[in-house]
Amino acid sequence: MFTKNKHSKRDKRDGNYKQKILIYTLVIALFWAKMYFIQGSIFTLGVENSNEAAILAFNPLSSIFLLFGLGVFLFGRKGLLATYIFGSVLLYVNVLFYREYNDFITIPMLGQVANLAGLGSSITNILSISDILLFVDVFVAVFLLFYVKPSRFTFFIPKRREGLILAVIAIPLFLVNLAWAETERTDLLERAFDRNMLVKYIGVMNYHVYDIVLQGQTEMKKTFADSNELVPAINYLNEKHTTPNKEMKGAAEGKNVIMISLESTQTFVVDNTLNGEEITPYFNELKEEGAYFNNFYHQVKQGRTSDSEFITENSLYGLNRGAAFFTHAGNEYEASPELLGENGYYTASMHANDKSFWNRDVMYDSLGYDKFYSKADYEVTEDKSYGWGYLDEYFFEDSLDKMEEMEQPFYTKMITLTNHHPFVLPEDKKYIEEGDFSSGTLNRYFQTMRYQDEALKQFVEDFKQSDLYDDTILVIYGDHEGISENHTQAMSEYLDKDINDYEQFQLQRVPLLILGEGIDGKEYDTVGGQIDLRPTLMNLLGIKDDNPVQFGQDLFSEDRREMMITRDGDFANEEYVGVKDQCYDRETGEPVEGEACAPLFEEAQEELALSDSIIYGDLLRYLDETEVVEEMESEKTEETNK
Ligand code: GP9
Ligand code: MN
Repeated sequence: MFTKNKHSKRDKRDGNYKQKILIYTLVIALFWAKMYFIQGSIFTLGVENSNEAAILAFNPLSSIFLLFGLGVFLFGRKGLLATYIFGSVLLYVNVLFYREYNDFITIPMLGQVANLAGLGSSITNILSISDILLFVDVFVAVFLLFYVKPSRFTFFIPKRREGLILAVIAIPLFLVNLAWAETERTDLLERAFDRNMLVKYIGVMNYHVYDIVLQGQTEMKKTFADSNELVPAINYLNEKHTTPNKEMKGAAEGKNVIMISLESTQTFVVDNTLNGEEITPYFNELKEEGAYFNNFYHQVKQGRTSDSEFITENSLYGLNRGAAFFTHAGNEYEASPELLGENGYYTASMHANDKSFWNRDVMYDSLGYDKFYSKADYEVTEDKSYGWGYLDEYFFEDSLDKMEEMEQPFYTKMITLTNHHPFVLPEDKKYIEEGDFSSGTLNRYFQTMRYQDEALKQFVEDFKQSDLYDDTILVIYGDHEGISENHTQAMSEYLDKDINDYEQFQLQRVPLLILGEGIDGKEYDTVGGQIDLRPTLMNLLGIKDDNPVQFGQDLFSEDRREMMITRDGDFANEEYVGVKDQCYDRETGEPVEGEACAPLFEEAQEELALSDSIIYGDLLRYLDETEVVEEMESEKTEETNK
């Protein structure tokens, strides 16, 4: 009797144990298959060889062990199902984000949920009916968790210590993953500025863990920063300094400045046609009247429009993760609106969207704006709105009225909105046919671009009739690309050429036009970027800008360092374009030996790291102190020389 009982207990336990392994395996395999599908078929990670394909297939494993291990460890019986649901939702959020931005979420971006309100019309564009398939298993999990209830599963009672075992197994799995990934790319985690690459090598879930660690480090930087950290940046910038163009100095002294940030406007539309019709007929003519830059690049990252504002007004780089407008709005800045204010200008930003979008209402105070005309300051009615909101033509019209009443000299920045993804328009505003390529986004983009051009025309013509014309300069620029890498195929159909990394890089060019009395009509092929706008403008206005922490240089300067660095660490200079570790001849696009670009890639990294140190450490708060130290040192030298 006794022996029999003992046997049956062991049998039961063994049976249970096998069953358990089977269930764990099943759940892990299912989630693995799902991650494999999403990483391989929804993200475009640029797998280049069979080794990379194998890494991509392997990399979900460690994160799955970690995730489910922690789930069971922390939540016991409910852990496995709850983790399955949480993990699936997280994956799907990544899918949606990737479709919209071609990028992966970072922790700082989670603080920007306020911005989602504006995504209304875009969101339906990134949902796909077949996504339901990604949720079939989740529905089953929800049913089991909330309806059947895990406490009733007598055949499967996960123990917390089993969770711990799973989580521990994740460690060797991850080390194998990392060692394997390093066969393709050394120092992967140290040089991780390309999120696509990180996800390709360590998987999207491990990427999130990595991002959390990075966030912790970032928080620490500010806490432990001190004024000495400003010195390397100042030394570096002193060394790179070039003299602004002397003839242009003060060419627009005392004038009003109207900056016009054109939403999603890229250089490829300029002087280009669709079915024989010009896409930007007005701008094509207007650019003949001023200084037009055809090799001017946007430098934004996750902060999009807000990054372009940040870069142009601070002459600092935006951040690689998140938007400085959100994450570092409390920093000390010495931005151009503040400087202009000190020089007698009235400064205002004008944008008919919710004032909190991109945290503008908070950040504009830090940048030193006197006033922000947001949506509430415009008479936004249903019939004058479409897509993202107030149509550009009405926005321009009202803004001009406001400027005519403004005290002078003023500096205003108008930010357009209509030419924004998903690029939709009312029927009667479609002035050209849409495109006929394999991307609806690109097809519609031509129409909203054409519409924006018409709105710009009406504005500039009215402006020329106004009293403001003689005393004002216009600075018109594109904020960033509207057609992302997701539409490369359609772009290559339209441009009738293959779009490789070099071509994709060149598509980051946005127009820049500076118009006004004293500025001759001329086309410049100078290589530059948004970071150069502030020093260029200050030189034109003849304003002394004492802030030494600026990474840009006057675009008109004759001895300027022609180097434009993107947030990805890619660059363009007079001779080369460096993209994703590859070197190209800038003019021909032909690949050239890597050595030519190697030091330039390093320079790009160094510069980005210095700019980051300023923002993460909030180092501009030490600017006055540092100047004092420098002065004292130079006084000391004078003393010794006596
Ligand atoms: C929103 C507008 C568009 O206010 O600036 O923002 P974007 O999505 O281009 O960053
Ligand atoms: Mn934008």
